[in-house]
Amino acid sequence: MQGIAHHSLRFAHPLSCHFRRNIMLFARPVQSCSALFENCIWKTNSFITSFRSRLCVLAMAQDAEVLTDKEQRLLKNLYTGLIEGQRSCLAEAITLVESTHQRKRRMAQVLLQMVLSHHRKQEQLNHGKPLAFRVGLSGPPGAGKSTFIECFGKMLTEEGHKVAVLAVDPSSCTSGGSLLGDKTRMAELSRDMNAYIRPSPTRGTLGGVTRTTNEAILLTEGGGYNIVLVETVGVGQSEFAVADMVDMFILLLPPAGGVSCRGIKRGIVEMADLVVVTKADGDLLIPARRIQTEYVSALKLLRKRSSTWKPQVMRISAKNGEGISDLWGKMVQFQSSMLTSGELIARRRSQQRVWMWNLIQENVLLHFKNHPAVKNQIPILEEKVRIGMLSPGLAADTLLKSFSDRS
Ligand SMILES: Nc1nc2c(ncn2[C@@H]2O[C@H](COP(=O)(O)OP(=O)(O)O)[C@@H](O)[C@H]2O)c(=O)[nH]1
Ligand SMILES: [Mg+2]
Repeated sequence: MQGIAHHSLRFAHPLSCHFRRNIMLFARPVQSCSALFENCIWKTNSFITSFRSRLCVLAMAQDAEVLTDKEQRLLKNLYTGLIEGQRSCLAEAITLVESTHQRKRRMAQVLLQMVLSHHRKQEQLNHGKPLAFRVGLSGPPGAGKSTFIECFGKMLTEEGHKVAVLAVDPSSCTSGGSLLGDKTRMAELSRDMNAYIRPSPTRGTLGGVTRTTNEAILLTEGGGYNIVLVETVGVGQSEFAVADMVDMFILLLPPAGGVSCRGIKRGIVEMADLVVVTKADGDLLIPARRIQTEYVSALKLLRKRSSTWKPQVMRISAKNGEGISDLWGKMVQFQSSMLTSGELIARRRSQQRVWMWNLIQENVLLHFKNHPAVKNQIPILEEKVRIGMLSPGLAADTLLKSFSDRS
């Protein structure tokens, strides 16, 4: 608060000065009215532009200023280590963005800002092309996602790529998740020096987990990982959240084996740039072919997400490695066609906007729920709505009115 008051004081002076000068101009009788008006508008607009950019620079500097010397030193070391590709620094940086501690959150934001400007410079050197390929992998539990990532990740690192794997598992917020299983399933990849595997934090809401995943993607890219795989289970809204963070979204479906494909939400199939039927080996080969045919027909009826790319259905087996390199070929084809058409950059830009609004939504809601004007009323009204004594609309209006009256 103190910082803000200080800056507004500093800005109050030039602003009032400028308006005073413009008012003086109006008072002079020699100039024509319209010339005077244009002059005034031009000066005010250019003032606002410079004011905005000064404010941005100040806001960034202000963020860094509030950090203690020790914190700034720590951030500098973390940033340098991260950019140099030290895994321990990447791990520490992700822990920092996952922290809910306010001071650490602030440090995390400064670090992210540093990584972002490093990114921008690197991308300029790369003729504006993104440095990394972000791929989302979703599918029901047991579809074979982790087994596929182990096999696929190893193939990529052997080809010289640096692969980061981030897992988003909101079910782990309540149940502890399947991390243990995943660790044993990705045993070889987790020992690979060119791969980095990071499970999602086991605490927090989906909103929190997706925020930190978005930030973790930036950090892994800052650490030099050029392929980022984001794995998510097809539960709740997590797959939609992941589809909004990546360049390419792949849906993995098991041929049978106890997991029903009928349960796959239509909406998520529409988000898929590629559908992959897994476990196409042994006894499962025939059902895998059948599912592939079913989805080929189903995709024809669905709304297209891209104007240039037609989603396709492929078959793979992580057990015997079949179809994995063909799949990679298809992914590369997707990336280059989306880059050429400009859709990939457009997708990233609109994702940035979605990300900002998600953050605002999350924070506004938190602010609302904790506001003294409504905090105590919420459980009482919630209960009244639950037992049918009060309509949800009226309860919401009451809470919103108390909030806006006291804000
Ligand atoms: N036959 C066969 N089984 C597989 C294949 N990929 C995974 N599985 C098995 O499917 C089960 C679930 O795999 P997992 O990778 O943990 O699925 P996730 O929950 O989607 O990550 C495990 O028992 C795997 O051994 C495959 O290509 N062929
Ligand atoms: Mg898994």
